[in-house]
Amino acid sequence: MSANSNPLLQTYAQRAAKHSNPAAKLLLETIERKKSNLAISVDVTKSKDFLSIIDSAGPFTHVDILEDFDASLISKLQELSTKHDFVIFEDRKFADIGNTVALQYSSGIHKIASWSHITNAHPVPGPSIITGLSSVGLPLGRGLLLLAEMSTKGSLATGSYTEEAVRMARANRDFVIGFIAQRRMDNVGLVPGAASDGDFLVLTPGVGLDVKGDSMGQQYRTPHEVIVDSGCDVIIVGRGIYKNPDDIPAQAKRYQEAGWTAYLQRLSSKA
Ligand code: BMP
Repeated sequence: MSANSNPLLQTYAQRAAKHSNPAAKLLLETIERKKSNLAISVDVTKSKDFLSIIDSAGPFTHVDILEDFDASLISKLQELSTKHDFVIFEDRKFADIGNTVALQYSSGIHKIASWSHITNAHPVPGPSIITGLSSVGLPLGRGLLLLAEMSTKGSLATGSYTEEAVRMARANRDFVIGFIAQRRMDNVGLVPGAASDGDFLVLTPGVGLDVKGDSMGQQYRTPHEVIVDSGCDVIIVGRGIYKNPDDIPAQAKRYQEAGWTAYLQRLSSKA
């Protein structure tokens, strides 16, 4: 890979200019404009808490765990997305056959495709899951991330499973904009020395500055380990930011600064 095609050596803005998928472009441009590669994961069960966290921080959503979801929540989320200039990523983790995921994505009470710029899917059903989701999302300018790896202890998404996920993504670059993973994926599955072709985004959960995990298998690494050592693009942080309701803006700022500092360090150390 030549220096000027290696995503690790480019700014988010340079990468945005080369992406043709509108959701990938929007995400990279927003990261550059806000100097923030932080995605906040808002896993709460009440709409009031959901909106209040987002108003003080900015989101990555799990609408299916809200007990009091209704359609008005989405217009409020969209208003906040304009007010705070953030991209919406519904972490839906689709995992069914193409026909079913197309319906889950477009319909039901959540109608995710109509408001979420980005969503994600498990590669476990094979390429048909992309066919189903892209039939709905591509005409709307949406983007898909495949879960190529997971942050949890004992995850089965390793080895040839991860390689197949990357192959599926390469064959569907118009809609698959990258991965949920723990490291850079551009070279996965290529023979050693082969030129990598393109720029997949890597959004990485399992990020924490204060603890190494939880009691249910979650594992945390620092923003420096994720962005500098592993070459990922976005840190996804949940409880590290919202677990203390009085401290959300300060923790969001702390993680945003840690993520951005790590990115600047990566750019300068590889120059
Ligand atoms: P927390 O930082 O509170 O552990 O939250 C992490 C978030 O990232 C959760 O919303 C979880 O669903 C998501 N996530 C994860 O933790 N690991 C993965 O491999 C994939 C995820 O989407």
